Amino acid sequence: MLDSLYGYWLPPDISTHGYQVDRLINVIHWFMGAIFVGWGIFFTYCLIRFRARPGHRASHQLPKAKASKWSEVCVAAFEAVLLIGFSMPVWAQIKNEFPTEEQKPLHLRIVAEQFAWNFHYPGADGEFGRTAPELMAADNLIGLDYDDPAAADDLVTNNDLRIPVDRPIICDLTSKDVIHSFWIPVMRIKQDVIPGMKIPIWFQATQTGDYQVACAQLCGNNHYNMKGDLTVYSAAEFEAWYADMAGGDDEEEEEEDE
Ligand SMILES: [Cu+2]
Repeated sequence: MLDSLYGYWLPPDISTHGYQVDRLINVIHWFMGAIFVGWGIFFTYCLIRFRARPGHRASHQLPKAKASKWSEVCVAAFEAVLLIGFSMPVWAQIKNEFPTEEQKPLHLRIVAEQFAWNFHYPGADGEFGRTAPELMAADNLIGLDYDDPAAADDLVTNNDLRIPVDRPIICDLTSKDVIHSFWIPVMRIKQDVIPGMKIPIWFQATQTGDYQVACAQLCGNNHYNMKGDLTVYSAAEFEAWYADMAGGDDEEEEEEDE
């Protein structure tokens, strides 16, 4: 099913902001195609018109043609429109205009490592438990402090991101080792993940279904294999899964306390 999703052109877009990214990509491709054809015709014309012929000498002086000057002005002006009119608004929306708490966003922490994505959900209390590098272990990949009361209902998944549809998701991205890049192609979101930094991103899904999370930064030998499942649930499905998972690991915690 995933194969058919990621076809020959852009993958499907299931995000609220993605149409703006796609529009920009499409406009740029049509524009570059037009320039390619235009320059190609001009180049071919020059090859024939100015070919070496007996009795003709090459002039190395730059011509002062109005047409070429204006075509370059037009190209520069159009590029300015692309940048100011199309790129900057969507960039601002994704980078600066975060959803407010009234929109009931779901907050997540995402911890990248070679070669996996860890997702930290705060649980019913909405508060993330403390994490510390010295607590990291094979069975505690993000170093969650289970003695912290806020950690009691926290949920941590590995390469398994599940989110509700039609609700903003705000993620704080960080990395345990090297630079990774958090990428959800169908969500039109991609952000470098830097060790020692906390970088927030947000997105909102418009459709339920199964998709993929990838790493877009060459981060080591198994970079190609650094991928996770993305499941977009309906609001009710998500609540059921979340309550089930976040409330269901009490026994495990007791074991760890011993
Ligand atoms: Cu990576």
